Amino acid sequence: MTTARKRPFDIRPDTRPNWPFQSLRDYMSYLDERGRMLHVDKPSDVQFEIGAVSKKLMEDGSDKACMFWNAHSSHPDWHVAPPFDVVVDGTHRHVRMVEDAFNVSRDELFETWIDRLQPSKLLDPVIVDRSEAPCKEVVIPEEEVDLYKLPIDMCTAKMGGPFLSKAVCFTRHPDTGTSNFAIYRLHAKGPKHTGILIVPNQHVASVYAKYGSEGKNMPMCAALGVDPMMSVISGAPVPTDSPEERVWGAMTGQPLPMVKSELYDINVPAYAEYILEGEVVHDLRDSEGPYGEYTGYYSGIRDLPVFKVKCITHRKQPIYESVTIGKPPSEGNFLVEMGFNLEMTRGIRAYLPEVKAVRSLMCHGLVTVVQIDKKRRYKGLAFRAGHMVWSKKALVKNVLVIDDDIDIWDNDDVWWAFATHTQAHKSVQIVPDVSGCRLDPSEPFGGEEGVSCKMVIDCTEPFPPYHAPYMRGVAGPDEETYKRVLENWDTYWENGAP
Ligand SMILES: Cc1cc2nc3c(=O)[nH]c(=O)nc-3n(C[C@H](O)[C@H](O)[C@H](O)COP(=O)(O)O)c2cc1C
Ligand SMILES: [Mn+2]
Repeated sequence: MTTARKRPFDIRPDTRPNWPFQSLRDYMSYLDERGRMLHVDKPSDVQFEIGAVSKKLMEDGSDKACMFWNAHSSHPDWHVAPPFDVVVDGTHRHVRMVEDAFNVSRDELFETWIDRLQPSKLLDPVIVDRSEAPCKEVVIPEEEVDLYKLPIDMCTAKMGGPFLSKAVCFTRHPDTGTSNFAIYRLHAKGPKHTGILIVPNQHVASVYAKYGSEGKNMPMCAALGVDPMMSVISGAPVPTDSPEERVWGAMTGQPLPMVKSELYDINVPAYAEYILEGEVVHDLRDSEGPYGEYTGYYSGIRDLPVFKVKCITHRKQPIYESVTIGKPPSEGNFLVEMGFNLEMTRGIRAYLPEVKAVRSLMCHGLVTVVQIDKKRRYKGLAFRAGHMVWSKKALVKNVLVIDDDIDIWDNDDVWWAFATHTQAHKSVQIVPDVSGCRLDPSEPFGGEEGVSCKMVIDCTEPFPPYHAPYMRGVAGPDEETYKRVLENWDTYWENGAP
């Protein structure tokens, strides 16, 4: 066990401690100024301990990120030491952090995403000189690459080893030249290689397949430690005709500063903390997993492609950004779900303008809530919207449809609608034997891709005629009085707050 050492540097913004954040440090400075950065100085083990602290903060509903200034590893292979012993996690554990990334309130997130994602607003990145790119401060050549030095954590007990859980992976399609970035977990398996889970319907799969068909490895650069908008976009299924780097420009109103990687025709975010450059080998597989999945259960061990790391660049005092995952609530789940919510709402809205918002309530859509405009509803709309959502994404299983006078962010409100608006024989529709996600432990065995049963529950207010008790209306405080009480809230308490 090492003893706590003095903090080797201060958190300072690269550009500004305000929106639009251009780097992780810009955002951390913003959080720090608002008392939302926690600092742990005592030695913290990347084997389980950091994940356990993170879990507790998630369960407490914290909206703070947490810096571990003195990480070490009790894993026999890992020899984490300065300057690689600084870890942050929790930069996306709460919806407030997504509000920060977009600079709008949660009620405006969906409209903002749709509005800013118009083709005319997409912005090309700006390529900066390497002398202006903090991610290039230190260059580690292939001979010296040693992933065992990085503070890669294990956040769940039976994981197959440390995973780079928040690697933003940059690739370029060899034919179209289109760039892509997304978060893929990387199972650190040796000093110079990791596993990678390439799911067939993700964009990276078509790039990897194209290289593979020519007998070539796929160049890939993984950025660790990025600004909060990049993280949200990395988990959102944006279409290939809106490359993520241009979406970043649309969402922040400024071009993303990028720099050419050392080895490949791939640009990487200039302000990242670390960049891992390498190749996903076309004809090599290695065991990957188990991994503590978003369902809250472990995946098994599978033979998956291998990412060989050929070069690492990083800042002089790099911050390793981690995200923990496993049984909800988890930050990893929240981040993927946020991307799902925003992009799913945009996609469904294009066909059904009456849909106001879609939100995963649990496990990447195993329970999903769809909110529709109460003024525009008509018979059968709720079921149509609900079925459309699960048919768009295999992970979506149980769908609850609510009106827009129910707060989609408030689980109690959703349950209230479920409790008071449904009669099972009329409000539930079930569709068996549809393609599922395979990781859902309730799915029956058999089939590589999984088979699932979908359920839509119409929790919207029934159409009239209403019977007498219902017509007496929603029971709550007198509206005028409630408003007045809130306006004078501090006058009720001796110290201005309860
Ligand atoms: C923490 C985290 C880990 C993820 N791991 C993976 C992964 O290993 N494989 C995968 O296909 N998607 C993973 N995702 C989801 C993808 O990032 C997401 O679906 C993204 O939209 C895919 O983009 P693409 O279509 O450009 O490939 C992960 C997301 C997060 C937030
Ligand atoms: Mn993509």
